[in-house]
Amino acid sequence: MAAPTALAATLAPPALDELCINTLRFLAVDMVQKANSGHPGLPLGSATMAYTLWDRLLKFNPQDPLWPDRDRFVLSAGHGCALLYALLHVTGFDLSVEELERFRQWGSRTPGHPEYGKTAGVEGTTGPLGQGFANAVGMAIAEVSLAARFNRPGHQIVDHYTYVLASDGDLEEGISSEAGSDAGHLRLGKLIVLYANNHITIEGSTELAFTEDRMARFAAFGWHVQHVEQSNDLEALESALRTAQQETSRPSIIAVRTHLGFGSPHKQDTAAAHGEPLGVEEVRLTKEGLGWPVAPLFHIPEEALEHFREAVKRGSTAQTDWERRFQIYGNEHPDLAAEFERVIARQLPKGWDADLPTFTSADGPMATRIASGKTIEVLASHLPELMGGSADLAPSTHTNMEGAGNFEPENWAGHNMHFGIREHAMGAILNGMALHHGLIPYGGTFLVFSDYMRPPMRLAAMNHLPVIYVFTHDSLAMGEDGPTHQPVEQLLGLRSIPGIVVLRPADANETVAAWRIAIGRNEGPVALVLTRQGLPVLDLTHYPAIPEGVPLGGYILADCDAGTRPDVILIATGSEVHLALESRDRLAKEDIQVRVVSAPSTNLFSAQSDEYRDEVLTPGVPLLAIEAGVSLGWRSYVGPQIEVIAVDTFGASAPGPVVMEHYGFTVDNICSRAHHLLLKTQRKS
Ligand SMILES: Cc1ncc(C[n+]2csc(CCOP(=O)(O)OP(=O)(O)O)c2C)c(N)n1
Repeated sequence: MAAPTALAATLAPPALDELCINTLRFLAVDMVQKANSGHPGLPLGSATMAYTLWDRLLKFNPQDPLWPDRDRFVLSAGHGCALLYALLHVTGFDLSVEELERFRQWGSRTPGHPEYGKTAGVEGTTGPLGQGFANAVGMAIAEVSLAARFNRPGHQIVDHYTYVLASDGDLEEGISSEAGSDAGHLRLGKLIVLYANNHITIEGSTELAFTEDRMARFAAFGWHVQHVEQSNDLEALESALRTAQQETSRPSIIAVRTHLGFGSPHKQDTAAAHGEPLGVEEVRLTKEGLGWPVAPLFHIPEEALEHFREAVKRGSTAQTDWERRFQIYGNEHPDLAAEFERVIARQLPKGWDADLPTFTSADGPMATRIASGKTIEVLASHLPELMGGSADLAPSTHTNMEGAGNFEPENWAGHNMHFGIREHAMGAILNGMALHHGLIPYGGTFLVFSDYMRPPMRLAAMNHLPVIYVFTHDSLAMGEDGPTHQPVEQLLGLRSIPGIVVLRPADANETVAAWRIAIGRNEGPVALVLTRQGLPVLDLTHYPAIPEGVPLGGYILADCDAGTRPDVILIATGSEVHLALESRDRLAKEDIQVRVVSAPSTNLFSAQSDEYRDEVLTPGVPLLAIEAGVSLGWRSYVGPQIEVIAVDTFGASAPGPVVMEHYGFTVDNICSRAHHLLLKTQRKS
């Protein structure tokens, strides 16, 4: 093990800098020690590079953490968040020392990993390794996209960097390769990654599992690569960062040879410094070794604080200068300035939904993916902030916006994104775009591949991010590609994510209503689940309840005779609604009173009042649910009086209608199950 004090001595930065760096180190160490939980190693090893960035380059205003043209800093290695909280406190963000003392405690603003929305200055929730890295790619995409839209000669209104602090784990996760490849391809020159290359992960040395030449990998992705061998060499760090800034045509990564647990005599450069407190005795030795007082805890020397707090003045000057420039820009380009303010505030323009299409039965049969594509076209003409694409399936997902141009290095003004076959990175990039503000991001793939992007979808929901997913080929009915491509458990899986709204519309008009919800929803992600196959259009003249019913998640689409109580209720989603309607017609001939409930979103329906849900699903009336997905979940609606026609196995390769028939999605089967249900409930009563 390297002798830490010797290393510190040979590279001792000037006294004040050293004082500041040690302040960060020991605030973090004390936080972890007091909480008796957390990760002291990364803060000890990476404090110098974080300090260099925050002290000498990062553009931010602690008193206005959301100033739109601030640089973004993403701590992708979220487990090292004690370092971030220390930085936020000392530089003057709204985070008191008491909050540092309450690290990882109930209700504190210093949770175990950075949580977006909880702590001023935290740009995104991180902790699941690799996500922050890919979020940053999304932020850098948003920056160049908004710059292309809003900057004018002499007016650099959008002009900031995105910085990332990443660890070995971030680079090991596949998502950083997906996102890194995309960023290199897109030539995102204002994305700068500091890589804490400390050779240690939880199980020990990176020699155990991570031996490739990482920087050669990034060079091959088209990145600009630098190395800094001495992690405490401020001048080398600053110089590398400035070189990275000047490299405008490639994203940059700087591999900094850091030492996990720097300064800890028995734990530096060992996995023991990673995920547990140093221990009281080791803390004492580390403090003594680096010339730090053992007591008091959470010690912040006055000179250090004074120096750190210069960030407040610096930030306010930078922001005031930007505001002055924005004012001049506004005088010359009032419409653009107003638009900029609107999109950053995530406000929708008046009349954004005025021209949304209404489809008639003459338009059918129409797949809901086609209806979605037509709706996107109209939305795009009213919402220039709409930006998205697909993971190489646009011809199938119908996510392209005609005339919007490709978003590519030669044309950052384009709004059609080509994520490549990188669903995981797509999900996280969409999150980064949403975190940045200024765009409405969407991404598409087949429903079955939503599994590849579930981690960022979970984070989108946790972060309340307005991200839209367009998932097509939504059931067995997609046919010949077989069970690998036929989603079965995905609907239930997505619905189970707290805070997400999953919408599976039954036809073209429900699809329009679903898009209206997706665009209007600011508080979390929406997944649109759409068919490959054509479906009849539910004409609004016969089904006027659609526009107001869809936002309620479930509604009476076709009722039994006025004044009568239904004998049975058929509740269905998506394409199965049409089978329910046909079954209703057939059962009516036998004098069986049937109500059909369309339930495009069980998430939204569950959120309605008990009264409303009782109105729709009259208590005591037997219920038959029909959905080409797993049955789990449906039984929670009513209990024993429910039967479910579902798929509790995998699908099969054959033409869609054949598969659906084999799995019981036929009018015959629905009618016979309805009879059975009626008999069963009559016997019981
Ligand atoms: C996706 C994911 N898998 C696993 C973990 C658990 N975990 C937390 S930190 C870590 C690895 C730590 O090594 P490194 O990334 O090099 O961080 P450092 O040792 O530098 O702190 C792991 C596996 C995680 N946070 N996210």
